[in-house]
Amino acid sequence: MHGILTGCFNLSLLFHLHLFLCVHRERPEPLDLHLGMFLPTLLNQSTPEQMDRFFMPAWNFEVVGTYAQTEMGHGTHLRGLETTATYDPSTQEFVMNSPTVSSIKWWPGGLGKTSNHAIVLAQLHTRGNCHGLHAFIVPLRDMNTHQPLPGIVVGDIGPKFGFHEVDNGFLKLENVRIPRENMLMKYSKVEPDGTYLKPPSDKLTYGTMVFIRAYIVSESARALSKACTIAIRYSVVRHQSEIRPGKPEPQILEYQTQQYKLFPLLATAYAFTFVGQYMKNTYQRISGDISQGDFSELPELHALTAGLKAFTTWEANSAIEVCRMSCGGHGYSRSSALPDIYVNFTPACTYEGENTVMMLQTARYLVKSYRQAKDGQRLSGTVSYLNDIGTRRVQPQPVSARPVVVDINDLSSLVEIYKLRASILVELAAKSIQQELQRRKCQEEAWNNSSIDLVRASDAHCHYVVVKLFTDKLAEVGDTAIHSVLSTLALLYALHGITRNSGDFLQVRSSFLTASRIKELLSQLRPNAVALVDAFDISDKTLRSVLGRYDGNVYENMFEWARSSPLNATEVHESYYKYLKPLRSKL
Ligand SMILES: Cc1cc2nc3c(=O)[nH]c(=O)nc-3n(C[C@H](O)[C@H](O)[C@H](O)COP(=O)(O)OP(=O)(O)OC[C@H]3O[C@@H](n4cnc5c(N)ncnc54)[C@H](O)[C@@H]3O)c2cc1C
Ligand SMILES: *[C@@H]1O[C@H](CO)[C@@H](O)[C@H](O)[C@H]1NC(C)=O
Ligand SMILES: *[C@@H]1O[C@H](CO)[C@@H](O)[C@H](O)[C@H]1NC(C)=O
Ligand SMILES: *[C@@H]1O[C@H](CO)[C@@H](O)[C@H](O)[C@H]1NC(C)=O
Ligand SMILES: CC(=O)N[C@H]1CO[C@H](CO)[C@@H](O)[C@@H]1O
Repeated sequence: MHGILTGCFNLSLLFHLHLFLCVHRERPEPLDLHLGMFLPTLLNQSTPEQMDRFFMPAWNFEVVGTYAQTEMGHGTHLRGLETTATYDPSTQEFVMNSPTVSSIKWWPGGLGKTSNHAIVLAQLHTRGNCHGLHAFIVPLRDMNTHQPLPGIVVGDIGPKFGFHEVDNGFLKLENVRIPRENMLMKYSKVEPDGTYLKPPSDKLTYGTMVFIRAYIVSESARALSKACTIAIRYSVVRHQSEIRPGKPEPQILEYQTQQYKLFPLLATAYAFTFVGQYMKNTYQRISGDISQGDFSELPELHALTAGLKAFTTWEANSAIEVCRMSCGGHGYSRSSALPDIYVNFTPACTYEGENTVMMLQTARYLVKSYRQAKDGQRLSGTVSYLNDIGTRRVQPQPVSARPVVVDINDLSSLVEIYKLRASILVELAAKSIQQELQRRKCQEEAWNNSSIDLVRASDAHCHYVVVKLFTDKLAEVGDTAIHSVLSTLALLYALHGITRNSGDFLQVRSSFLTASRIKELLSQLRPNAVALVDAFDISDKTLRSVLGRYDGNVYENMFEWARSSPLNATEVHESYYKYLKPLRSKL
């Protein structure tokens, strides 16, 4: 295996490492960063000599590492990072420093207590010039005693919203010297005399980011599938209130409002699962092209993964909370597992590319494509709908004077109006920039003052892509029964998106029809709802939810769970003797 690894950078191994994480990681752990970032980064950016020195020891957990990029003062804006690595040719070492309080590394998982090494991102200075961010392997702790090494100030950043199991850490570097050979030098290099050699191509920088964001799309699907499984299973166990007076209490899933809360989310979980599969397949296909030196599809994939990362994590994040509240009071108990799913998932909106910033990246690509289409270039891929803009003369304001004929039972017709909405919003955003420029604003100010429109445009574009991929997926399904239920889900997904964004879809004259069609779809899905969540095939062991148990035996197990709570270990808690009893004896 070692030989294969040192040969050349192996994308598929990186992929499998991440898949391993995806399958085995149900809760965040201190070693996630070691497996998910430290090893893959070594794999990609190490020289063969560094592979020998670090990769196998890391593979065997002698070297335990993390990825330290974010600082207290900067996360998103990488050029703002302040940590320095200054080359000293007299000793052939880099001198690493955290020159300010805001430059202290902050957040890396496993940094506080677990790791003995870190890949540290720092501004490289050599021969009086700064060459920007580069990655350095910095030993943090003694390999025998685990004590911090001289000049290393390291610790845990304290309690958080969640991720309690992970020691997200801080790191302050005080004149820490590391050998020249500890800079990751597969691409750019510093020679012994301090000469800097640039990397041959910066196109490669997309690769890892694209990969990780594609993987987060699958995580969105996964987290939402879990939340839906719990909420829908519990909704058939729970009986509450009455629909008709005097009749037995119905399952709460019989309430139309409960179905309306949950079934669109179930449809979303399926949609995201298919989007995740598509991203994975596309990535694998394109990574083949990349290794052949063909980067033509990379910009589009880069733009798409950024947007879909943001779109799916935002949707899943709010959906998980809806699932929790749909379980009433018991949803607030940790026994439901929903609070943990939420707190563990929600940082995905922030890390690996803050969501708004991701949406704006996608918008940049959309606006660029829009301008190309205006100039008469033929676009391909997911933005090809912008080709029609010149010919169709889409109005900037969706006016109902131009009704679009939509068959609300026909998915391909719905895909068309999602396209239309996206093209209208992309055009609006592009025109907003144009107007700002006409008011003698510079590009950057024009961009800033159009960014609300830009995010909306990206959101509409991503929404279109999801509806399209869901629809395309149906063509692959042979079994008629499965095809039928998946079509119902896809239709619900598309129609629900229209009612939620009805302002954008004003030209669809059929919004009343949409609402009543949604009600029909809810009833149609009801008999299959439990089977549809069972089909996610998430075991009880993985789900860890009393409410979402496969056997539905909720109440007895909830009592068991509460009884085993630490506070019940004694019949009379020590606090009684310590506080309550003295207080009462005074009475
Ligand atoms: C649980 C968790 C684990 C983490 N693990 C690691 C790790 O292992 N290693 C590591 O290095 N880091 C880690 N991080 C840090 C994480 O990567 C950063 O927090 C993330 O990149 C966001 O950057 P930021 O904190 O600077 O947010 P900011 O960029 O400060 O975001 C704050 C607000 O500013 C807005 N904003 C910023 N820039 C723009 C812009 N250009 N246009 C419009 N709006 C903008 C954002 O939209 C947001 O609303 C972790 C964070 C968390 C929460
Ligand atoms: C590999 O390393 C290069 C050099 O730093 C980096 O820019 C790129 O993102 C990485 N590529 C992949 C596919 O991981
Ligand atoms: C960015 O836009 C906001 C809102 O219009 C405005 O308050 C801010 O001054 C703008 N910033 C710059 C640098 O133009
Ligand atoms: C931002 O744009 C709006 C119109 O879209 C304009 O009224 C406003 O003056 C602009 N603000 C700035 C700070 O340029
Ligand atoms: C009343 C009751 O069920 N008490 C239980 C509290 O929890 C401990 C174990 O943690 C049990 O042994 C008690 O029976």
